[in-house]
Formats: sequence, C-alpha cells, structure tokens
Amino acid sequence: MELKLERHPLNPLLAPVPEHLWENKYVFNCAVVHDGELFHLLYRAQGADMVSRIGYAVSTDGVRFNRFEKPVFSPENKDELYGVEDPRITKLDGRYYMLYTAYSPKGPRVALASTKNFITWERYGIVIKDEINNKDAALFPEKINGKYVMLHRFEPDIWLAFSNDLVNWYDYVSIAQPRKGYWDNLKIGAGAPPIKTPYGWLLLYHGVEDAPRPIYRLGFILLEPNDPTKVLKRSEEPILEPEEEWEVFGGVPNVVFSDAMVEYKGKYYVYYGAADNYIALATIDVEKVLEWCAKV
Ligand code: BMA
Repeated sequence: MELKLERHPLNPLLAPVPEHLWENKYVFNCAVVHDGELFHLLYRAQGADMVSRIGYAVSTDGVRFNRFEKPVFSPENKDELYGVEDPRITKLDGRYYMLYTAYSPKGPRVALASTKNFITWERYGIVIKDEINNKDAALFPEKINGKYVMLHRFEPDIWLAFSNDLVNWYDYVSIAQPRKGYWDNLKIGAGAPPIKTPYGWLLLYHGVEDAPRPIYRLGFILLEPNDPTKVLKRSEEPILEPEEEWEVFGGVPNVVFSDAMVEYKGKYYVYYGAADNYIALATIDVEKVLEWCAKV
C-alpha cells in the first residue's frame, strides 16, 4: 500500500503580504512546532530585495495563523548576506533549536540558532564547516547512543553527522542516495526533523526528478531506531506531488517542499512550500503511516 497526503481545503494557508516589503513576493518553506497548546510557524519570506528572512505566525488549530508584522530572524553577518532560508526546528533540552541555510557568496551552508520564545534568538554560526555547499539540515529530537544526530545534504545525497555539543559535528556519512528511474533520481534532502515511531525514525524527505524544470516531490524514509545510518524502508511512490495550480506555477514551478511534520489529533500535519510562493498543509492518519512502517 502506498501512502498519499490529503490537502487541507483552506489551502494555501499563507500568501505574500503586498504591504510588507520583506514578504511581498514569496512566502514558503517553514518550520512548525506544537507546544501542546499553540502551533508556532517560522517561515521563509522574500520581498523586493529577494533576501530571505524568517517570519513568525502562531495558531491554536494549526490551520488559521496570526502573523507578525516584522520578521523575527534576519541576516546579521557576512555568512548570511543573501539570506536565512529553510528553517527546521527541534526541541532539545527545553530549548527550540533551529537549523537553517545561511546563504552568502560562499554558497549555502548550515547554521544553528536557538530560542525559547521564537522572537529572541541565540546564534551559533555555521556548524558544518566544510567549504562545500550544504543545506536541508534537521536535528533528531533526542540523542542516539549518547550523541546528537543531524541530517544534512551534500548534493545529491542525504547525510548524517554526529556531535557531543550541537556546535561541533563529525563523522559525516551518506545514508540515502537518488534512485535511477525513480521520481527522486536527481537529488534528495531531509524534510522535517524525524519523528520517533515504534518501528524506527520516520523521515519526511524531498526528492527531485531530473527534468527541464526539475520536479520536487515528497516521500517517507524509515530509519533504524538505534542506528539511523540504516534505511529500513523508502516510499516507492511520492506521497505528495505538485498538482494544484499554485504548486505547478509560481516563484519556482513544480515544487512541493517541506520542513515540518507535526503529530496532532491522530494525524501528521505536513506543512509545505508550494512553488516557492505559498505555504500549504496536507495531512495523513498516523495509523496509516504506522501500518506502512510495520511492513518492512
Ligand atoms: C531547494 C531549496 C529550497 C527550494 C527548492 C525549490 O534547493 O533552495 O529552498 O524550495 O530548492 O526551489
């Protein structure tokens, strides 16, 4: 049985705001956490200057969001000259840690910041130090075998790295690669931070198909609970692909791209950027996903 996400009828949930210079062109890839009461959504936005900043919106139901007028996280140094992109948030030791892409003339690289309130931040700078393009980074929500674990992406594979302090990372290892003849034949990257299930770590990821206009789709990967370098299962078919007009046409056409999956009321809520232009929501029953995980 292959899994499919269902789009929420109120999509797209967030669109650019014409009156806000920093977000009047595109709003898209977002991190979302649910703290037991509220959904906190941090999203990438671009305005007239095409620099990416991060906006904040909050919601009680995960669907209707109240947005802040000003960005809560903006470029602050030369490593972020072109923008701060694609946040992914994980709660660890009572704080929210955000991995994001710091984009500059040196290319895209992985940086870390943390917060307790989504408005004031502590910054730790670039954490994957190599002078190679890197992005699509996400932290596991707990230590595995005594170490913090991060997903990241040296093109075209999904990689892991390990750390004792969240700032210094080592033991980079490729764990999943593009598949010839499949919808993810060009490059792949982590989506949301992984969610623990009885069957292993459930990782939402994006796969890109080599086409004149590359197509971004979503799928699941299941990783071994105590050794997340091992892939147990991977979606044969995409769980979501660009179909709606606002997914097929926009800032970058043919893109569904997610940084966030939240478990809420028996469903996984997957928030995604559509055509690098809008923010949308698709859901799936947790039970269905667990059935899929169980059949390894
Ligand atoms: C990727 C990232 C994403 C973006 C996607 C499609 O490389 O930069 O931020 O959504 O391309 O343009």
